Amino acid sequence: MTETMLDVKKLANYINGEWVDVEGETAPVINPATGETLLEVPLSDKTAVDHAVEAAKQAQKEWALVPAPQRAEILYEVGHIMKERKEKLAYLLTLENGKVLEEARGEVQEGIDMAFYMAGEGRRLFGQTTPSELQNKFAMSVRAPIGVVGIITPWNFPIAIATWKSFPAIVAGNAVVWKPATETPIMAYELAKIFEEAGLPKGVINVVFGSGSTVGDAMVHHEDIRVISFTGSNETGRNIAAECGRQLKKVSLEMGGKNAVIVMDDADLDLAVEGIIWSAFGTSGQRCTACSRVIVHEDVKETLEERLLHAMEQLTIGNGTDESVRVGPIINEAGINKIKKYIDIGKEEGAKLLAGGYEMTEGDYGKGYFFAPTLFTDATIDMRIAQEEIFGPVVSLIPVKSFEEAIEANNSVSYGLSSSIFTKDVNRVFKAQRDLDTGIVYVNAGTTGAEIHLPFGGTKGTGNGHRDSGVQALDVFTEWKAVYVDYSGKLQRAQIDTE
Ligand code: UN1
Repeated sequence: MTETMLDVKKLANYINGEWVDVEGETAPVINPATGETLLEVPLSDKTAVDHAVEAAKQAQKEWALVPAPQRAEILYEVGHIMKERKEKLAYLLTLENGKVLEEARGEVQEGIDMAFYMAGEGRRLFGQTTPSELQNKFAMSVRAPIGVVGIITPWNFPIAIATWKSFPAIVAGNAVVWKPATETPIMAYELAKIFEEAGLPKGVINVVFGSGSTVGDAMVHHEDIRVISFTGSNETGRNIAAECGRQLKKVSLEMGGKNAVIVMDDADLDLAVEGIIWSAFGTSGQRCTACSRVIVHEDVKETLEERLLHAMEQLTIGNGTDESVRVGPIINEAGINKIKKYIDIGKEEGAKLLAGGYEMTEGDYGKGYFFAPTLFTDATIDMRIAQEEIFGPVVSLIPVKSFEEAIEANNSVSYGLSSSIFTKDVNRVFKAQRDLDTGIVYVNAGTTGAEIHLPFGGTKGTGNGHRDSGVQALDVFTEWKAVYVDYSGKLQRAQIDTE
């Protein structure tokens, strides 16, 4: 397969079922493994958002009246097309994002799983019946669609995260305005085409390409967008939350993590090494769930360091389209610069650099954005490299003396997305799942690999209490409506006529 799979040189917005050319500024979409420009993405202005919202608003009125099982039929079709097209989607994903093919296939699979799972919700969308306090009166709570929802998705999981948000929104009867990341718009283009082919009525999903500061900002400020679901940086998320708070607009945020693997003295160390390597260096550490801290019991620290170093030497780094490569590039130069900054900070703070710590620039590496897998040791919980999200292949080992200290170290950060513990002690397992202050907890596995039918999100600075994916995602995109049906034929006053 080749880059000829790209059938356009410049992308167009998808508004009201039409591909709308955008005049004016564009940005190049760059293959981070080679530095080559794949195509141009338009940088739309506020007017495009206004058009998209208008189209969504009209479409939603009809869409909400389509029975949910019929809405779901379209998602089944979306899932089938994605499945047929899995290889092509994965390849294009590797081109624009850099993640290795195996992981790109996994990400597309995550979207396929979400399609079938949420399509199933079309026949559930369960509400609740509740006894009324009055005779001959029926009480129930039902899920109602909210209207037009705005979704803003990141470049690191450009298709999976888009499905986590758009599929529940659509099955619940909303219409969507979607701003994908400008670094990875090809997945949005491909997914919009799939929606079109699957027969989604025009205007139910609208894609507007452009920057966060223009398109994203216009979405957040638009009074007819009633929900914003955002995955991205902490700073942007907090700004969005502030504006949505001002407008009383519902907002769901997922803003990263500082995830740790805890390795206890009784752990299966070979398994722990595999788990750490996969969750720290897979996707070159550019996952919200990536492991960037290893909290290790001092009795096994040296052995773990040796085995990790040995495993890191085996990692093949390069262009993700090469099936033998395990670690792909960093998304862009800004990503590289951020990682470099943290390497300097780590050294200044007194952590010991055991491996990596540099940008790879020799030969073909120089054409793209590659960073050597990096291991610091003897870090302490107060260091910035142990507190702040780096979003790269950098892990810091933090030695501890006990289980209690390990839990405390895990919880010492402002984030709370994912955590993991390697131990064979069943009592520690249950204590850990209770005490680890994160939205996702793994036992004897790394920090990545969430499955779509469970809630995805975190505590503290990771978000604002909502969850992506899982049945819980429906809570973001629906209102609970309490419905009372009185069939007594007379006026019955609650709280008064109950005596
Ligand atoms: C992300 O990095 O924002 O659990 C999403 C995982 C993947 C999703 C990651 N299923 O690592």
